[in-house]
Amino acid sequence: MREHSGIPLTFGEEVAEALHAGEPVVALESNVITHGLPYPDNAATAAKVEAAVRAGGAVPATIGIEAGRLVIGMSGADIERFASASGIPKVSSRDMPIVLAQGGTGATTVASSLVAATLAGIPFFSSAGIGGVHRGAETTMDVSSDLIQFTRSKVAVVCAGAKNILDLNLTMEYLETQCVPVISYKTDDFPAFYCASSGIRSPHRLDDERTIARVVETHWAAGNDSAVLITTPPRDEDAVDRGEAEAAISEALAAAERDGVRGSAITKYLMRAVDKATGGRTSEANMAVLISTAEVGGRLAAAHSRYLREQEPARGRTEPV
Ligand code: PSU
Ligand code: MN
Repeated sequence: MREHSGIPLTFGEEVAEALHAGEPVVALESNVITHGLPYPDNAATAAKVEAAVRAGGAVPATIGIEAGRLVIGMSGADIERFASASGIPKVSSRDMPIVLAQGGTGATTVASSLVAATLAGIPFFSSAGIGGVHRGAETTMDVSSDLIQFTRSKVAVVCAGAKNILDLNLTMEYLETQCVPVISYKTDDFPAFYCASSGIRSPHRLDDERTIARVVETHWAAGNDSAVLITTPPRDEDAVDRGEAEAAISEALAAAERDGVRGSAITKYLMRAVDKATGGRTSEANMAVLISTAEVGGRLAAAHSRYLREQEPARGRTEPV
């Protein structure tokens, strides 16, 4: 246990040891467990995601809020409890102070997980589809806090692009405006969650893990206390055809409009509706891409930690990073 700027953090033992030794750690969100997938698929997937981070060469740290403390590295039992309980609230950055100050419990989104990762000193985070600018945001102003948090948290975010229920062109524009570097790893396009491509070309493609580590450190050395977005597409065998997904998304959007769903409930509503329309295919693909992205996240975090070790003797010299 450790207090940090008045925010109580509880570290899992393995995560604490890894951080102390400078070994690679990948932070993971818990909202995808409580709100992204149904039980018991969510619990099984969370375990596979953690195993994938390990296979990549890093230690997983699933993040949540429990009795007013930020948990950095939930145990298997914690995850099972979050997965099976109903009523654990979705806690994004703006909700955090209220939940923490009142000793509450909650599942962290991408945004609030980045806040926790920064406090804990974890430079890498992985999820599948980040939040972004929603379709129709011109009138609803629904822009996920995930994007705003990227401008405030010094974390490398490994993901399969943004969720395809969003307006991905506007999401990319926002990231550009906010000076958030976007890299696609071993692919030319910005992926669309469980679809291999959004149809949008990524501003930068990099195939080398060490170069990515160097980019991340260079971004921070330049004085940016913000995220770097590293995208990796779903594996071919897991990907859903973009046309098929789009048809289901259009239907889901119309249903959400009819049901008057908006605000923080819309993401879960749309994902469930799309899944129903595709006969469960998209939730299968969602699980698969969470796992494959986590493996890449583990690999990139490991490459980053190796890179930092290499730089160690050079510290204090005036060479570029
Ligand atoms: N993945 C899912 N379902 C989700 C999310 C991810 O399969 O609900 C979550 C993530 O936690 C992400 C959040 O941070 O949706 C974004 O929600 P909003 O658009 O309300 O900011
Ligand atoms: Mn929103």
